[in-house]
Amino acid sequence: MCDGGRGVQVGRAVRMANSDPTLHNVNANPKDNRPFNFGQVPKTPAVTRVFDKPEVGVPFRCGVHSWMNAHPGVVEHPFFAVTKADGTFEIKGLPASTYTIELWHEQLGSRRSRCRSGRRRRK
Ligand SMILES: [Cu+2]
Repeated sequence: MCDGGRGVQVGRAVRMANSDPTLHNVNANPKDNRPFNFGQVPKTPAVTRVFDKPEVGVPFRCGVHSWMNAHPGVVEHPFFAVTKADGTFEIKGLPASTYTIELWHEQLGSRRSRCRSGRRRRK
């Protein structure tokens, strides 16, 4: 299971594997995509699912271990990041332009802001 939240792209396969020596359960309850719920016995083949619509903060939880949860974002492009422990993040490969960036937090919700990507001009 993801470690808190990551990003995936619409239409790309998400691979979920159990590398622990114990049973887990993957229970995803998206609003705009198809939900799924299955057990994962150790040493069984990974399971893949595809999200076909964008949706940020998809709630995942493990029905065996209540502390295990994640909220990955499903987006239509490859430009996303998860903040580090110090709150910083980096999105590589973004062409220079002005963008709307959306920040999402599982308790605070989302906020949008305009930002500019690219090199700063020297004065
Ligand atoms: Cu678990």
